[in-house]
Formats: sequence, C-alpha cells, structure tokens
Amino acid sequence: MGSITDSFSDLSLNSAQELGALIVGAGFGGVYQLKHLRDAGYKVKLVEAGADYGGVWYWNRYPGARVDSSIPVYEFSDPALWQTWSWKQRFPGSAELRAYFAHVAEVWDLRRDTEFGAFVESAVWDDGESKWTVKTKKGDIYKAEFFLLNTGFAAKRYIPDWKGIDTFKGNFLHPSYWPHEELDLKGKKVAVIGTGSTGIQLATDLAPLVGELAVFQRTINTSLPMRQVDYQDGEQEIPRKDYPDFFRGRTDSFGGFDFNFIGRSTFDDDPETRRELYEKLWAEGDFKFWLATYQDMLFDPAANREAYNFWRDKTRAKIHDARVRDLLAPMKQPYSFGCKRVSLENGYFEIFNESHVHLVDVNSTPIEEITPKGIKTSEKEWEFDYIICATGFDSITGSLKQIDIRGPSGQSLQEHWKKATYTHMGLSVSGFPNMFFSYGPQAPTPFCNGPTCAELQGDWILGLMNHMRDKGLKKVEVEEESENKWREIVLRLANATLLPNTRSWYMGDNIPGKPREPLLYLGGVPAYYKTLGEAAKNGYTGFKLE
Ligand code: NA7
Repeated sequence: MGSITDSFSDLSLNSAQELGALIVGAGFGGVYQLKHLRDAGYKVKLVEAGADYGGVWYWNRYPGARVDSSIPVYEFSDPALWQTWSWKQRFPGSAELRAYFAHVAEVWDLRRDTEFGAFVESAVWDDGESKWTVKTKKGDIYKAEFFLLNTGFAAKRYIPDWKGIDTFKGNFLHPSYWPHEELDLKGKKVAVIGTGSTGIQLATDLAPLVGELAVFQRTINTSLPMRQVDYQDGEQEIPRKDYPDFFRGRTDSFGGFDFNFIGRSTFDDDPETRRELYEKLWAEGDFKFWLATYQDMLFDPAANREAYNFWRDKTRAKIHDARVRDLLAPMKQPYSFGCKRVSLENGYFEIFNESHVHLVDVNSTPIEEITPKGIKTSEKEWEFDYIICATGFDSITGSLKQIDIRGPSGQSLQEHWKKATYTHMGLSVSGFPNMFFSYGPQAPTPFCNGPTCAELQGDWILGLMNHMRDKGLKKVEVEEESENKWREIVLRLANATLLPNTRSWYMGDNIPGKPREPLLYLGGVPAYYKTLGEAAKNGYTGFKLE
C-alpha cells in the first residue's frame, strides 16, 4: 500500500499536462522554438518565470538598458515580422525590445501556448515512459517528451555576500530586478557597483539625473563608441529588400554579425595603414573595433597590445582628471583587449568630467561592508540613497544549474557539472535524454547574438525531433565519449586564444568557487554551424538514438 505522500504525488501527476515538448524561457530562443515546433505539429507549451515575453529584456529595465548588437542582426529573420516592424534606433533600448517581443507574440500567436509566472524548479526523467516530469514553483506539472531549456546565459543574478546588506536604510537594487514603477532618483545620492555592460549603461544614464554618483570599479571596461542612430519614418539600417541576403550571411561571420575579422594580421600592415583601419572601425562604431579587426587580435599578445594602445589613447583623450584617466584607461594594459566582454558606450567616460560623479577604485580601497547609511570602504564611509549592485550573473551555466534536473541515474545536472562543464556541441548533456538547451555553455553564445543563435540552434533541435518522429524513435542521448571530445575541442580552441589569460565570466571567474574553465566555443559561428550541419547529415553523430 502506498503512503499518503505517494497518493498525493499520484494525484498531482494525474493532473500533469502531457506535451510533446516543454520549452522554458520566453526570450529569443524560447519564442522561436514555440513558433517552429508548433508549426511542425508538436504539442508544445512555453513556460516563463517573468510576466511577459522578452527574456533578459523583460527583466533588465534599468535606465540605459540597451542591446549592443545593432539591428537587423538583433531581430528574427521571418519576413512576417520584419515587414511589419520598424525600429526607432540602431541599438534599441529595453522598452523598444519589449515592444518588439509583443509584436512577435502577436504575429506568431504565441500567447495561447505560454504560461507566465512559472519558474521551473525541477525536472526528472522517467525512463519507462521516456518523458520528463517538470514542476514549476507555482505547482504546475508537465510531462513532456522533450525538455527544451532556453534560459539564456544571464538568468541567475549574482550579488556578493557583503556584510550588512540587510541593514542598509536606502534602496539596494540589482539592475535585473529593476522595479516596474519609475524610481525617484532625481538629486539622489547613488552608488553603482560594477562596470560591466550594465554598470556603464546605468552610470551614463544616471549621471545627468542624480545629485551624486559614485561608480565602484574593480576592472576597467574597454568600452567602444556605440554610434547610436535614430531612425525617422520607418527608415532602417539597410533596405528591407536586402534582408533575406543579410540574414543568410549571419552564419558566415565569427560573431553572427554582418561583419567579420579581416584576412590580415596586425603587423602585415605598416603603422599608417593600421592606424587608418583602426580609425575607420572606431568611427563606424558597433563591435567593429573588436570583431571586424585584424584576424590575430584575439590570438597574438603584440597584436592585442596594439589594439589596446589605440583604445587607451582614444579613451584617455576624453577624460580630464589625471587620476581618473589612469584608473579608467591605464597606460599599462591590464588584460587582453576583447577577452573580457567589450561594451558599447554613449558618453560613459565623459561623465567622470562632472564634479558630482566619482570613481572609486575597489582594488586600492575595497568595500568592507554595507552600512545603514551606505558603503564603507577601507578609506571612508560613503552615504547613499540607492546602492545599485551591477555585479552581474552566475553567467552561462548558472541559469541551468539553478534547476534541479535529474536524469535516469538520479544524478543532477549540478552534480554532473560540479568539477567541469560537459556538453555535446553546446546543446545537450550525457545522462540527460531528450533535453536540449540553447545559448548556453560550450556554444558561441555571447560570441554570437540572441536571434542568430536562437534560429541556428532552434532549427537544429527541430530537425533532430523531426528525424526521430520520422523514424519512430523515442529517445536521444549524448554519448559520454562525444561530450568528452567536445570539451577537448572547446578547450583547444580557447587555449589558442588569449581569453584564458584574462579573468572574466567567459572563464567562470566572476563567481567565487566556480570552476575556472573556458565556458564558450570559440571556433566562431561559421565553424559551429558547419559542425552542427555535418552531425545532422551523418545521422546525428555523437548521439544514441533509440
Ligand atoms: P558583468 O559583465 O558580469 O559585470 C559585473 C561587474 O561587477 C564587473 O565590473 C565586476 O568586476 C563587478 N563586480 C563583481 N563582483 C564585484 C565585487 N565583489 N566588488 C566589486 N565589483 C564587483 O555583468 P553585467 O550585468 O554588466 O553584464 C552581463 C552581460 O549582460 C553583459 O556582458 C552583456 O552580455 C549583457 P570584474 O570585472 O569581475 O572585476
């Protein structure tokens, strides 16, 4: 006879919704899969922790939040969407991106198959039924043949465990939990801790608004000029008639953009020619000075130093105060340029020329604790009304590891990845059948961009599901050997670059205790795309299909 708890769980399982696929996350990856799997005839549901579509753009509403991939790279390639949508800016802000997601949801009719406010907390594989049982925090249960995680790389916030956070009398915020109602920041004393993309966007937008702004910097941000453009009357970056070719070209570029590294090395050119190229890339804005430059920039220390020196001299010229100049753009290169996420800026460095904006170097004056009044460093106590903790995320793996996912052996994903991350092609893991993820570890991810990766990986996953349906197969699982081999490829590619010499979230460095390892596939989008295509053509090599 079963126990009382057994009968309760039987009851709840009886009410489980049966699905062909459960998709988690309503950002680019998730909405793409909902549309395309449903069109292909699968019974699908999309569940999302937030209250609407947008993924990171649903959560990140802080002043200045903006994508730094330009459009039309940063949109879906479906003509039904772009023929009926006009962007207002070359680099749209967070509110415009949410409006775009509402447009996508309407044109693709997504709402009827989406459940919001549903944080997935666990998933268990049942080998007998060949299905995942997935539970959300609010108590919904799904039984799905496929479990498709589109949780992105920045879904688990990171706040350092400073003493005294709870004692602070003002407002303590992580930017990705920005309140939906407008905050009264006018004239206030505000701290921004962290100088990643979030910190610099926030600081730039807050500076003209607040009374005092203190930016707490641990590592410099080698931001490049964004070169924002406002569009009038539906005008866009390129004519719409060119869009189909443009979208096809995304898989030809290292970063999934419409530009690529050039086929020359830094010192192939004489200093004058090199300077002309740098100036041109600088003037064009976007990530061009990072990803449309000499092909050896991320590989050769001397080439890298040359790029840094150009960035440094350009940046130093914007900053008036000698101490601040040395902190924001030091003469001596602190780390390899481009091996830590480069950001795009719109006047970030110039804010430090204002007398009410302060730069605090946490290396020379570390944060000791948060106090009721503000932040106590080794030098003094700073008083604030707001402390904005732009300290980032347990990037790339944290979004997946925060869910209790257990395969047939009972082992959890956290346990499987405890010492190191293993995947096959950055899509799936051995011991976790019929489970796939997008925009995660060991794929190009931040070296690609949301929509490009969503389409490339989403199409591949759908192709595999169709293949299985055609052949009457029920179960697909990564072979252990193939995930060991993929890890070797990921490490070899990364070790050929300068990335491992630099501390960054690309290497897991930002979270205390996280294993240090290259978390990304650095072979570029074209090689990744080719590898996925070949695996499919050869009957899904690296996977066991039953
Ligand atoms: P990031 O890029 O992880 O930036 C976090 C920032 O917070 C970074 O400057 C960190 O310094 C800083 N940080 C983290 N912990 C501390 C402590 N303990 N003390 C002081 N400063 C600290 O997150 P973002 O939100 O800016 O961007 C995430 C991604 O979203 C971004 O790359 C885009 O792809 C979009 P560090 O550099 O580690 O020394």
